[in-house]
Amino acid sequence: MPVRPPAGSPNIVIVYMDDMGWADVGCYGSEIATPNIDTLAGRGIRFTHYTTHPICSPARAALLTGRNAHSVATGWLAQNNPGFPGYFGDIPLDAPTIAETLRAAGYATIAVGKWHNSTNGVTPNPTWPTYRGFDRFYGFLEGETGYFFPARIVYNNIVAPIDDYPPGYYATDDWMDKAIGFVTEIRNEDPARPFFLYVANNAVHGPLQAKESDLSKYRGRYDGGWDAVRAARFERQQAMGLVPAGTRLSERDPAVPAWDNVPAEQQRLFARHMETYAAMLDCADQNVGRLVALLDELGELANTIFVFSSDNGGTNSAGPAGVLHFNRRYAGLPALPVEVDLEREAWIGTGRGSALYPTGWAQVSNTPFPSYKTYTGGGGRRVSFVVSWPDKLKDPGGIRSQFGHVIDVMPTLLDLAGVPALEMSHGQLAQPMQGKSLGPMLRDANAPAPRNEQYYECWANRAYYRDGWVAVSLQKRGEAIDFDNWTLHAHAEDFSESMNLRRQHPQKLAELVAAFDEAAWANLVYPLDNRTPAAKFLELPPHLRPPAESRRRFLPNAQTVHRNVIAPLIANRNFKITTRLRHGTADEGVLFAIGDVAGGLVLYIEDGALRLTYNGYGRFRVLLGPAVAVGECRAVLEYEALGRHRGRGRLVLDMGDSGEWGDLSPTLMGGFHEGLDIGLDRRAPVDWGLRERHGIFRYGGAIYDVVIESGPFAPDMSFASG
Ligand SMILES: [Ca+2]
Repeated sequence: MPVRPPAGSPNIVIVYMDDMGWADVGCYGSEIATPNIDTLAGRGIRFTHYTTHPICSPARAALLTGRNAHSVATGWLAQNNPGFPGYFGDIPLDAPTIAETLRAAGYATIAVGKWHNSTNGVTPNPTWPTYRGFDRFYGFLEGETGYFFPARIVYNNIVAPIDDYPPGYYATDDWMDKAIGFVTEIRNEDPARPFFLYVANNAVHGPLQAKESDLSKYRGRYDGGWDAVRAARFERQQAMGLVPAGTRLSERDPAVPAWDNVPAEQQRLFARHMETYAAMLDCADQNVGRLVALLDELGELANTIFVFSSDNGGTNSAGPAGVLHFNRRYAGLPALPVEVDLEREAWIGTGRGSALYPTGWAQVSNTPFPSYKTYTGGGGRRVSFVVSWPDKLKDPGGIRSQFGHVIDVMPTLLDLAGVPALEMSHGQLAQPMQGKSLGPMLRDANAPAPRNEQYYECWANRAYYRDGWVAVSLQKRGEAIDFDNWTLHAHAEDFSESMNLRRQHPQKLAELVAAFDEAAWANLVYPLDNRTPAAKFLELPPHLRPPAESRRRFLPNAQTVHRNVIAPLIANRNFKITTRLRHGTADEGVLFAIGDVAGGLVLYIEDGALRLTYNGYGRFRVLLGPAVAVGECRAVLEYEALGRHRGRGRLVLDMGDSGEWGDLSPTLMGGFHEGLDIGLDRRAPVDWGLRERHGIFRYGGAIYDVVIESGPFAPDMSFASG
């Protein structure tokens, strides 16, 4: 007989947001309409001092294991392994996940949305959700993807065979459609089995893209600018009693211009970004409403423990002007001039852009705190946290100001549900959880926090919290780490962590710094890695670097080849891509496509001629090739990486008839979402115009294979000489 939990065991739901700041939902002071989340808070409890590891994969690893992220090898993004034990990227098998624990107790387990806890998203392996405790999974394994055209949806253990999405498709709705379907399926099979549902939204992470029906609600709503919106949020937070009397609003970030000093046309552009962000969150709230309606319909809302939170605070990574083509950053490229974004203003919020909002709005997201995602200041660490369980937690609308952290979530949920932690995990002795249950505080508003200290580290930024004091050290990217620039804050008089008491309390600071060091050694935090964004996202440890030369052959009639297979073959190096085909008189279509709207290239035959569209992360170039004769032929793209991100290419037919060399800069470095398609351009298009003319543009002739021959790296590539 399979294990069954005791009758009356509660369902458990976690709705997790991505890159959403403390102040972004209505019940934390926002003007964004989130009535369903607010209702959850109204029948539940809100935390004002809940903290997180301020970036995606680590926060999720901590949430799923009840352990500090570094101690489960996830101190950094799962797919950017810098080569150190605390940063490898896969949760070790001896750290049981909450899904494994609940499944062992007889729960049905479901995850939808963003995973971002596997180093290998290419082939099924023991780091994928269904191997880590989830019976059912529908979502994507990487860190981000588009909302209108997700790059690679995995359904349980296989890549979902999706060539194109129907009109009106939107990922946040799709995740909840599948969650609702899975829950319904479980109930239809078994009316009594409790379930654990992890809705891991990628909203409101970039690219900022929203449905017109949601966007229209917010048109013009942010024309007043970030200073006014931030002040209004702070006022509401005070009126709600969320921030104590006397709290100071942190100073405006010096990187953020006063709204009144922003030129009018840029004001309009910047407001569009925030309209999109608000619409995305509004949509996520509507989907919370749909889930609540299902639980209500099943009669199970009162006995469901419902958690709503975010992995980290709002992000400043787009800089003060925001960006329309964010993925340039993953390629180590500077943003395009704001003039380009102004010309393409209509792309903002659509599937054509890879937009991210300006720092001024990130500061609004994180009101009243300074700092952002990836930093260990208040704005990165502190996020909203709402728990509701109407049957058992009888403090509707309650507020808790005690300390809590993401590693406490799993022990809290196990405690509330009465499920014991696992002693064994995948045949090994299980590592114990490091978090402690917040259950006593949930049941009794005056109960003390179960833990009163916590270390934080992200991208060499550090912090240590102990008994109402927090020490924070923030770094400048790519510079030598400053080990002595700590600031010290006392929560009793400074909720927003905006007053530095370092001079007044040097002993306290020394105590916290020493405590950080001890915790860092105990949790595999060292060495600290403060390299630049380009290095963090692009440099690979030696054992993962692509070979100096290679030849890979790919066949058609299969799913898209993962970008992690393709990108190393073409990233900042010479390459030659040969397509062998048999062409008929009227045949046209895509021979192959790599990448998508964020960046990539597509080779196609249109009007009898060979053409290439090259999307250099928002810089578009077209190469014209020779006319294609009927019969068997080879179509070749030759590419040379010239250094400093520059490159050139030409199209050749059967190694004879060739087009002119043309500038194909910048070199593609990865950072796009889609891999290689043969014979069509699936889902997000490389060339928007081509999509409008021809859809996914399936080639009418026959393609035998596509061969990528990779040659020398650009002369300035860090490992160019071998
Ligand atoms: Ca995130």
